[in-house]
Amino acid sequence: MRLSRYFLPVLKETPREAQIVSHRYMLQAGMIKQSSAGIYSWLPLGFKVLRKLENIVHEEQQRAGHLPMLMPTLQPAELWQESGRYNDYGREMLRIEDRHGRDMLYGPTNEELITDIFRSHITSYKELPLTLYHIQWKFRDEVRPRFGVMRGREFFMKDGYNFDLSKEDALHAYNRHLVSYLRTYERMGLKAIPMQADGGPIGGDYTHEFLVLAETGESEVFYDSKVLDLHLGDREIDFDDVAQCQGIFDEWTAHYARTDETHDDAIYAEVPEERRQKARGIEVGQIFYFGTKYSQTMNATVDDGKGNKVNVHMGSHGIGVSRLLGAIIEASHDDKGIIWPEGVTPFHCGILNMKSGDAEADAACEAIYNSLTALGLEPLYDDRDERAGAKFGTMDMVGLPWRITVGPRGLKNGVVEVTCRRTGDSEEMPPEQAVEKIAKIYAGIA
Ligand code: 5CA
Repeated sequence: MRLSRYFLPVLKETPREAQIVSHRYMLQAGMIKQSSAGIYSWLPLGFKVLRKLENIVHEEQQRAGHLPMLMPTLQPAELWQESGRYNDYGREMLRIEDRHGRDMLYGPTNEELITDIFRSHITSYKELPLTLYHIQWKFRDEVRPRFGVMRGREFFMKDGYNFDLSKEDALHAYNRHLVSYLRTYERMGLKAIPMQADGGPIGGDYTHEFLVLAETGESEVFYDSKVLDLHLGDREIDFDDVAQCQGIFDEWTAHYARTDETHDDAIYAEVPEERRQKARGIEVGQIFYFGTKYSQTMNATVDDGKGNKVNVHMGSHGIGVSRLLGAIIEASHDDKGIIWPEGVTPFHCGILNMKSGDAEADAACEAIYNSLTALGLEPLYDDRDERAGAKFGTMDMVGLPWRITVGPRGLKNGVVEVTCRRTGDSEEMPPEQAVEKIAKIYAGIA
């Protein structure tokens, strides 16, 4: 992409309404624009990152054997009356009446709709286990939408639902989700800690929230610092292997890690004092096992092969895809702007032409641009006729992890400069070598 042809409405002034850095930078970098409280348009740069996160979530869900689908945003009220949640959900639910006087709602989550799909088609244990998921817009009329996409009213969520014959099978689905979430967040360059949590309006006997530590997080959390040492890395995972998934679950939940809702001073006191940590965190996902809560009220049963009709065991599992943008920026930025992790960056590399209009500089930039593109990478080339200072400012704010700076002075010596956004370290090298270096960095990521 050439910046002269892109739509990147970078703001010069600091937006006053933004209280936290991710919200400020998303507005300043021209990623989002608020249309009403807690509702945003996703401008091209923001949309590009959102799509990248969505793709990672899809890949990791399907790797775990979960099936993608798409349910509507508008749901009929009857299903929620059946489960008993229509009244319980209160004012957070956006209720709509259609022209025929039918009560509808904009889905805040989909347990009812998916249970209705399940009971319409599945009658036998032979069709289990089954996990269906979708990534779709949700609406919750939050009392205090704030912090940009972090607590929106309209937000993008992956929600998945497992259906199993027994509690034991459903707990394997729970563990499988935990493992797939760990992989997902690691690919996004995030450390998200599973913490014992509270079921809230979804309900459930078992539930964990995934928290990214950040001072601006809305949750208060307590944990044993040992959890920070855990990495999944690129270990081979067989998602059908019950023992392996259980092992990873055990490994990640062996140490104390709880949100304030379930925090227990007595158990926490057993953690060695130097490892006790109290911090704030951003909830980027939550998994639930709630047994037959919905299958009972909505009568979702299967034949168990022994002549009995039994209620199916279920769980639901969510990832806050749009919130993740905010969480990544909170976890990865400096005072000049965003620093995207390589796995989610909107463009792989910036090309900064110090002197647009200079024939040699223009030609060198074009050549680098074409070579990177031919390798399947997406560069963002600042070809605008602007002062170099303004170009550096924009590039730093937008936060691409790597930048190639091209100027007449370097070209005289046959070199360009490759800069790492995170460390600020620069290295001079011939243009071909710069292209090679970027390609090597992204091998296996892009
Ligand atoms: N049905 C379950 C699992 S699919 C469910 O709705 N879980 S949830 O309420 O925990 O939501 C899942 C994730 O969506 C949360 O962990 C959070 O990351 C994200 N989320 C929830 N509310 C908002 C909001 N108002 N703005 C942005 N993201 C949100």
